[in-house]
Amino acid sequence: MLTDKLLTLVLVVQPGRVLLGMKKRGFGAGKWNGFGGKLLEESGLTVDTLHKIGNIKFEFIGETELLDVHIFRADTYKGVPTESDEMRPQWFDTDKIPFIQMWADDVLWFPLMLQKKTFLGYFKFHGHDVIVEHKLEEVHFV
Ligand code: 8OG
Repeated sequence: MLTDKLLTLVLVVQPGRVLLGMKKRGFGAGKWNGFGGKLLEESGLTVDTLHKIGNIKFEFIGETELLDVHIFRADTYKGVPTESDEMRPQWFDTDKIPFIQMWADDVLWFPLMLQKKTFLGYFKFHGHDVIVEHKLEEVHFV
């Protein structure tokens, strides 16, 4: 049986650039990613408005937890991106996003996010690198 684990992910997106953090430890270590709610705070930033842009469910073969990730976009922020024990923030031009060092699904939905679209997805992973099945659709309500 699969149990749902709710997680949040926040992407700070400005015209032509996106803020990512290098995850230094724990789940997804070694990958660039947006920030979990707690990690956003730890990175020295606060955001005013969060736009809900997506929901993706992740299944990992052989594991019983289904990650239910709610994805938000922030267009403005306050503070200075600051490295923490968990994350090293860095801005990337939107045409130089380091997908090779990111979760394999991100290359599929980042373009939707950058076009301010909203989406629902499901990805089944073998290990942490290989997608064996997926669905991704643009929707108008998430
Ligand atoms: O609290 P912790 O940092 O361990 O939570 C994991 C974070 O990673 C959380 O913000 C959700 C996010 N996340 C996944 N899977 C994927 C994925 O495939 N792509 C991206 N971009 N983020 C993911 O759990």
